[in-house]
Amino acid sequence: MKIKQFIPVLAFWALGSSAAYATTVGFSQVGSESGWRTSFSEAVKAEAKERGIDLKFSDAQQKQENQIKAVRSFIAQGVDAIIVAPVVETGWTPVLKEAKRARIPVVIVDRNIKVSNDNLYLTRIASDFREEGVKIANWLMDTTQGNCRIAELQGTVGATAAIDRAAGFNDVIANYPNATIVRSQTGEFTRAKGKEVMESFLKSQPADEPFCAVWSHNDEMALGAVQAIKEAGLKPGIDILVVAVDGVPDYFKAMAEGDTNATVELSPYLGAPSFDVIEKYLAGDKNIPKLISTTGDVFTQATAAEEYKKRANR
Ligand code: GZL
Repeated sequence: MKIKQFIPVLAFWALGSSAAYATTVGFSQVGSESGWRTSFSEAVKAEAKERGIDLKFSDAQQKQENQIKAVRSFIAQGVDAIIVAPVVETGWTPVLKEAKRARIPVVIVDRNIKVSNDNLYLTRIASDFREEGVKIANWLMDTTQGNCRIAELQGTVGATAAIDRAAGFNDVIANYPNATIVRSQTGEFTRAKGKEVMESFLKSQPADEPFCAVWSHNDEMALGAVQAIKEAGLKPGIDILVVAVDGVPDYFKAMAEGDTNATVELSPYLGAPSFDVIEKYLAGDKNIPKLISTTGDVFTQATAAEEYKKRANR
């Protein structure tokens, strides 16, 4: 090929490759343990594609060591920014110091982290989990006039969503002497484990002290509890009220069918605010708050059918 012919090819290659991806972002995701988590991942991928961002996605299968490995890999690749959705709160300082040394900004999304210095991350984008616990507890106390023997399905041990939702819920029921959590165990935010734990609760609870409600830290475990309640010959949503957090389509469907009673919506659309803050930072604007929080509403059977239709086709 003569040099004259070569120049346009070189120019095309240079333009083509640089125009394809202006920004590269590494995203360390917890896993795919729940419908909400899957929606969150899909929303981030769709948003990155929409913006022409080269997204390096890693699913940690709920293991922090996999998240740390992924962050180290992103650093080695020299990405422009890193998003971490942390599985648990502790153990992040060393790898965030490595990102800091590499001058790569880190955005924490969803659950929180406990670090020695909050300059190790740019900002956190998350829902107010404690408020979610308060809202769902208020709904349950209003519905039962504060008389309720509760079974609790906790989320992942050490996860902010589990810690803070429980704190908010417990603060509300502390005002009702006849509202008590009589059984509590982690269902690890999964449907299968939620069913298994609810089965054990139902087997061990004295027949003359029936549960009034099951309080689940996410919809996924609650849907597992619904299966266990049915297999025990009881009517979920009637014999035992079912309340949770997330607002996933399957849960709205169960509410429309009368099997569950209420949930607090947690938006999975966390990609847009994450990329907004990254683009802002990379453009040189350092005026970024340490917390960008979202909130969700309580949804009940009254609007479940129409809300399900809206979400099922998203
Ligand atoms: C809460 C999030 C939780 C969801 C669960 O923001 O961390 O993790 O409520 C998911 O569905 O497993």
